[in-house]
Amino acid sequence: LDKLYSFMIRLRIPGGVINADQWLATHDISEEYGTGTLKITTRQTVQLHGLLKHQLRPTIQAFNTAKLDSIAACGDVNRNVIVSSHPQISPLHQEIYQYADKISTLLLPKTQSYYEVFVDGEKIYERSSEADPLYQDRYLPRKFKIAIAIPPSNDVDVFTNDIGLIAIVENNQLKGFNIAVGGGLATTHGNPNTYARLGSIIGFTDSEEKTLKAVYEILTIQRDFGNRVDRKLSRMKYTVDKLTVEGFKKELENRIGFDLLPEQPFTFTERNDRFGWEQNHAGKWFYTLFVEHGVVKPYQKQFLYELAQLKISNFIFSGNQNLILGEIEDKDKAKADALLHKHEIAKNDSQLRKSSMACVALPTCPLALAEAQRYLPELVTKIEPILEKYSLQDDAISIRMTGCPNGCGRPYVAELGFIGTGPGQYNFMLGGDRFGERLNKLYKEKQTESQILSEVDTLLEQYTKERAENETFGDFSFRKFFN
Ligand code: SRM
Ligand code: SF4
Repeated sequence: LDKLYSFMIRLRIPGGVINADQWLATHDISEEYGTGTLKITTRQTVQLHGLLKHQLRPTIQAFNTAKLDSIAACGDVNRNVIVSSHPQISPLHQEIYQYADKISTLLLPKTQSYYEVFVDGEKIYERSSEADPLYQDRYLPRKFKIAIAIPPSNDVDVFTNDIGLIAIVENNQLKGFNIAVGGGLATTHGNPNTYARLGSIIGFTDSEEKTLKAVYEILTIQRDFGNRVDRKLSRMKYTVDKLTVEGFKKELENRIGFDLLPEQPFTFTERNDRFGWEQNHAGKWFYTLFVEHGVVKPYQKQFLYELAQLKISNFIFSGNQNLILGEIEDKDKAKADALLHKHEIAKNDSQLRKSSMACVALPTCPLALAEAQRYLPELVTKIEPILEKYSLQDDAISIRMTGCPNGCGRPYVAELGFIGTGPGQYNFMLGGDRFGERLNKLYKEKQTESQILSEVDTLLEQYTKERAENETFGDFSFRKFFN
């Protein structure tokens, strides 16, 4: 490469937790290299944009010094493992969170090229020659994603992952995990063979050993049966449908050598983050900060830097692109509060805004057909008065937008979904439920802003007049238009 190519770097942070020193390092690195913007992603990690070629090695080396890496954050391997991000909700969070780390480590490629190319600069012969029984010489046919949900929260959108693990907790004990396979969202405009799919639950595992074995062998099935001819049809969702869910389960049971147990009951009653202060069972404090579409604004960045300097909290990225300042001792809460006030962090954002998500899209994403994170805030501002007109301002309707049908902001599981088709135009998706358990459907094609606003007005009026008791907007629109 001899041109001034610019790169993006994304970290691998299983479960999305870093400590104050790592935050400081990330802050400093973002100031020294790239554009200075920190972008929290929909998979509990952070990206830096605009790195020039000569900045790549020092950036990765600086992250390495802070014990952070970007291995397998991209590529045809298992990606960042995500887990429900609110430790204050469950006393078992720590135990379940460990699985993200264990699974991530288990499924890491064995190659040491990352260190050879970016860190040490020298070939590490012994380590490089280590065989890789999982990825062998061919890796997976496509990227692979795993999420762990801790009911009642589905903040990770567990069913949109290749593997979704749902923690089953009884009497304050982790009993095991329901396993869902074959979730994935991307479609391609004009290619009817592509589709979004929610994971199908195939059973339950009741020990760590069995869970890890099942997860590992699911990847080997995808490695061996996944489509390697057409990349548009190579995610595991297509493999599951090719084998059928039952066939997939049988193949898995053959490989793991035991039968999966029957699915255990669970209920999701929330997906949004819990903003503001909350305390956990052990008396520690957690403050969830709303970061619109994960783009950390300069005043937020300064606040976070000063907070990290106090070393009184850790930093937890949520799958909704927000940030939780966690594990704060009671004695330190006042210090965090003082900084929150000093930087005027708490804002009066609407429920709609706090339930919104958008992908990066323009200007950095090469696949974008339309705006997303730069435009959704503006669209929300225009929808807010319509909500007020119908007294719906306290309704946390989920609204998500992406610049193309790849679905990075998970718009296929929103109540109001907008998927870019061209400059200023979006497919309007409707009928998803509030907690990520039902896909939405195409309602109107290629809508401009004025068409969107007019449709939203009509829909919200109908919702106000015709909804059943306690019916969410997503359930209402599904019943009205698609049932
Ligand atoms: Fe994504 C590709 C950004 C989550 C489905 N995604 C991209 C690329 C790398 C564009 C590219 O290939 O050149 C985007 C970089 C844009 C930029 O300028 O930074 C990009 N994806 C993102 C992020 C940053 C969106 C965000 O605003 O948060 C998310 C990073 C997650 C992470 O930390 O790893 C992100 N991407 C997702 C999700 C949501 C999820 O995983 O929960 C999806 C849909 C779920 C799924 O995978 O089915 C998603 N991204 C895709 C796809 C379609 C994959 C497919 O099945 O065909 C692509 C295109 C591809 O892989 O060829 C893609
Ligand atoms: Fe880019 Fe499309 Fe992903 Fe948005 S959804 S970041 S436009 S690939």
